[in-house]
Amino acid sequence: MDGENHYLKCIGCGCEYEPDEVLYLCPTCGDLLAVEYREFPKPSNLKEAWRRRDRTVWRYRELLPIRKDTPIITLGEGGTTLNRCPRLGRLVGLDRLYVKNEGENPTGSFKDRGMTVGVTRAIELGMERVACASTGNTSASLAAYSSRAGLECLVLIPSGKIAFGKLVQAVIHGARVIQVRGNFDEALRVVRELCNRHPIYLLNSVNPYRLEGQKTIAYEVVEQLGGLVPDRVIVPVGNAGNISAIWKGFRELYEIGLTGELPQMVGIQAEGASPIASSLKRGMETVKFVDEPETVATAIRIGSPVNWKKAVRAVKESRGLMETVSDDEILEAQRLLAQLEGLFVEPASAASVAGLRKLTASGVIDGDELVVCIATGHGLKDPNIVLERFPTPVEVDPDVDSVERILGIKTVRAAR
Ligand code: AN7
Repeated sequence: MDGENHYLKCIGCGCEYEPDEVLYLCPTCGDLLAVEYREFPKPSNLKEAWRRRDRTVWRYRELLPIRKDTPIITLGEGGTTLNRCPRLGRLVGLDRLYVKNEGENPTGSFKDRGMTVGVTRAIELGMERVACASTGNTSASLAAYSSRAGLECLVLIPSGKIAFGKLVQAVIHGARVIQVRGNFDEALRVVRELCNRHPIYLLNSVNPYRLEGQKTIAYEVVEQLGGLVPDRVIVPVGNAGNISAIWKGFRELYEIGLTGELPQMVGIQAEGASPIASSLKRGMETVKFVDEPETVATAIRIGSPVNWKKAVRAVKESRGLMETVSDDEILEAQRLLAQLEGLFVEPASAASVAGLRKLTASGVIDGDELVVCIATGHGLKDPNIVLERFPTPVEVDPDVDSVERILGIKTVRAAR
């Protein structure tokens, strides 16, 4: 193939592969693959090119593994707001706290950044069918992008365990949806096997092209901070692709010479689904998987994260850490974001803020640090979790007196 600016490199044995065939794991040792670039453009050229483009994932196309002549499958993903959060900041004792609202993406989560690149890659490879296993957001995103590309889409989901809004998205986009009697890890095992047997392109985050799209979160954060690199970036972790991708983005900016610092990566897992965080906290070198993961944050209800090795590297290289949070802490963080800052995020996303509260309270994160929390998905994805927790609004007859009685305010007649 002409014009490829990248190759695939094994993170274990270091073997390199031309990107002219479908590869998910290293054929030599079976470890994960990463996209690497033959040469990075000059920083001044990049800055100049980026300035002229809209704030979407494709603003950074020199650093994406897609040929120049390939038609891009896009829905305008990326360019999400980096909200400064003074009220939440005061609560946790931080002056410089930001939340990046990935719920603003076309299908309501950061997955769209990965899918625009992954599905465009599927087109480059001439694939006609795509598939994924999903806790919900990946399937919603893949369903949308494959419709846009005219590809057939298959999604496997854990039976009864994905949020209502996400299921609805996969259905309306016409994906073939199959519920697996089992958890996400089992659904992923099945779909990986299926994609090995048939010409179906796998778009879970074991596919390194997806992570290339997701790394643009890092590029945007730095641009939105006017060139500053945060001291910490806090990310909810499930399959551990996103934290690895964001770290790769920061590392590339540093290698290119666009930044002079690197952030510490902080990964947050839900207590009942915390294979990486629990293993790291115990000082283990490998990760002990969780057989029956459980958490209210269904998006990150994952026990055997495929990208654990990349994530552990991201944490160690950045001198960061992982922490766990309880379901109660997650739901309280969701409420605080909504009521202090006007940001409605799904429970998995609130895990980053729950982690922030825990780490500021314990003094691990200092008051003068610049912290960015990644809010990964929109709150409307999972409305049931809210209705279960808050009382149903009262009902009144259609007259002002009834409303006043409820509010406990007396009628005051103003003289005309
Ligand atoms: C809102 O959709 O795994 O650590 O199948 O939906 O990169 O897995 C979702 C993951 C965080 C964790 N926040 O990201 C899926 C899926 C939200 C998510 C994560 C997910 P990774």
